[in-house]
Amino acid sequence: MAQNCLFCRMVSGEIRPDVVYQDDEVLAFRDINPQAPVHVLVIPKRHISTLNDLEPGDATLVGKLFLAAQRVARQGGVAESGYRTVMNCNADAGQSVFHLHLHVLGGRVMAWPPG
Ligand code: IU
Repeated sequence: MAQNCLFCRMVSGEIRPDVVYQDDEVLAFRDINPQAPVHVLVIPKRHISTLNDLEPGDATLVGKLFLAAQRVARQGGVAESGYRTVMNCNADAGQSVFHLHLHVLGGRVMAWPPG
């Protein structure tokens, strides 16, 4: 657990997000400021700050994040209509919480390119 990390405080249970899935390594919860009818954040329970901090040994964990995203999309009823996964890394991408997270967005038609 990293000090002063909002998402670590969610993992520990100190803050209680609207959880839609969890297992030993992954937590998925509804984004507090949804940008689509389905907007879930999938995070590793272990603190990793950014995509740049992933190491080769994290490859299985990254796969589990995507499998959780797939599950969340199915649960949300958007797997077949379509959904988008996004991981913002650092300032230019708009990362605002520095605990790795995969956005799962669905339930509306997405524009491309993203803004
Ligand atoms: P970003 O990729 O770092 O910009 O995404 C952070 C997300 O965390 C963003 O969509 C916020 O709405 C979301 N979030 C949240 O779900 N709960 C919170 O308490 C806070 C941010 I602060």
